[in-house]
Amino acid sequence: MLQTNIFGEELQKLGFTFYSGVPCSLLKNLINYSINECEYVAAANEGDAVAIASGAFLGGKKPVALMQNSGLTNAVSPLVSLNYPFRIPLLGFVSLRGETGMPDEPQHELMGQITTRLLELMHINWLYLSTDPEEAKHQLLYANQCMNYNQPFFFVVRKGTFAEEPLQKQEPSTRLNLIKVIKNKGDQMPTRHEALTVFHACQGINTVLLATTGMTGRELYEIEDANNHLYMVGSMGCVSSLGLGLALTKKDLDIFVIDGDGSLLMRMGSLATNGYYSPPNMLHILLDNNAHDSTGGQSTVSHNVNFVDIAASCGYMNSIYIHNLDELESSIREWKQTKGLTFLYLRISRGFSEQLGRPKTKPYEVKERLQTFVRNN
Ligand SMILES: Cc1ncc(C[n+]2csc(CCOP(=O)(O)OP(=O)(O)O)c2C)c(N)n1
Repeated sequence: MLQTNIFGEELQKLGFTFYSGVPCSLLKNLINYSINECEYVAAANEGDAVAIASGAFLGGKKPVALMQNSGLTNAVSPLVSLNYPFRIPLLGFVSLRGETGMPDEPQHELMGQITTRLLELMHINWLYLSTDPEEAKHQLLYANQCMNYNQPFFFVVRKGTFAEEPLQKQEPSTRLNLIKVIKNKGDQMPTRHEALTVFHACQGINTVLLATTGMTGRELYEIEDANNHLYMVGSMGCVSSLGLGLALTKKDLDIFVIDGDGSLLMRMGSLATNGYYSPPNMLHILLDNNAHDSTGGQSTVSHNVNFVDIAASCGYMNSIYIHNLDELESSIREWKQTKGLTFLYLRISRGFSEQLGRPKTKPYEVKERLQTFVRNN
């Protein structure tokens, strides 16, 4: 069995101090250690945890993601379409519920059989974490080397690997919404391109622009392909979690997260996590066209959703209904003076240019130049 605090210190010595995850009883003691001794972000689901950890990587951290193997399924989308194409490494610990030959509950049976094969299918290096302290230390060094090659590495953790580590008292963070502006006039309904042009014009020298999957990233790329931009391309719904990880680790940067209604609906639990950790340097903008515009304009189900209320009740400091481009510009300029986790909601019209191209810069090149931008700012 591994003494959890000693193993945790080994991790710290290698620079692993930022954790995000969703608990599992088999990983309880390592999670408790990370909450007690390191920075731990409690994600709403394991895919968000991977995206938060990836954002922390962009912010210069060596991140750790913790999850039950049942939650590895939730993390497949970012692992294959964020970490892989962008070459973003992270150290994962995934528990092995349903290990073959061990009594466990029926819902873990199949997942227990396919956990390591699933990792292999995703081209992720992995090892069973040894319960021998010396061997585990060597395994950590090997995992660390893989990370240096920008590859994720996962430890598969069997029952009884970690010794008891009591959870210290956690101080809950209660965030109050201070400003909520609701709809009070007609909507201008600009195009997405027009809205993006405003964000682009309002960015400062310390701004990072993160654009969600689909046309949002492609249109931003068309407006300008710049070092401080990231076009999400895959991992739909993960953009604000990526922003959270970056905002928490690079507090002197302004992180503009540009989201779509389809994307946000896909992972709406992220709003609660964002509100709880409330990075004051994050501005989250939702462009709502009531559609999956990028895939043919099919309706989403956002028509009845009051995103302004939801963000406010999740603890965003400001949650503001924007009716037109002038308000959008003035709200962004005001935010740059006052800061605080802010949600801006703008209804936009559907549609995009037929000639719209796709980013020619490869995702890992986008990541590398963003890392340089982040380091230099
Ligand atoms: C997990 C996942 N499911 C589906 C898709 C396909 N897809 C790409 S963009 C998109 C629509 C995104 O809708 P929204 O966020 O509202 O942005 P819009 O296209 O309206 O700008 C979909 C469904 C995907 N990339 N990933």
